[in-house]
Amino acid sequence: MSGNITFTMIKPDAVEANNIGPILSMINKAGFRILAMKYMRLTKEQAGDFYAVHRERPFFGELVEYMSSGPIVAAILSKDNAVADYRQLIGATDPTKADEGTIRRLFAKSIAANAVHGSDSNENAQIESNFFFSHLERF
Ligand code: IDP
Ligand code: MG
Repeated sequence: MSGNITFTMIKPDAVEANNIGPILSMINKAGFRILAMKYMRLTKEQAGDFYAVHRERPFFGELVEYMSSGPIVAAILSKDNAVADYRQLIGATDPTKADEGTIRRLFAKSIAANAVHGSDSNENAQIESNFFFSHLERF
């Protein structure tokens, strides 16, 4: 199954703006199935651990504050070519550069508050899925 899953979060800005439903609808319409899902709020420590790869970046502190500022939805998605197809569906990190019709173009507030996360490789899809879900929570 590796290669057919990706991990996503609906970030605090999109949850606050009441866009969980429209975003999940776009995900389903694009052919992704939801294998696991939870609604939760990250602690600063969890947000820092999840984004540890960005620890040296100038925006790391802002990112951790933001990602722990309110609830998120975490989910594992499955589809052929899930990682690449999902990155295409969400669009560029900076919503002003994201293609028309992408989730970030439609829903993101800014480059930091950009509505959704999507894994960038099959390896990270596995690592990120395991970070949020034990095998007992997955179907
Ligand atoms: P990605 O989410 O498109 O993979 P990354 O470069 O991995 O983008 O960055 C992780 C997250 O860090 C972004 O989704 C965004 O929330 C935040 N971020 C990235 N670049 C900036 C920036 O220049 N300023 C503030 N936040 C940023
Ligand atoms: Mg990334």
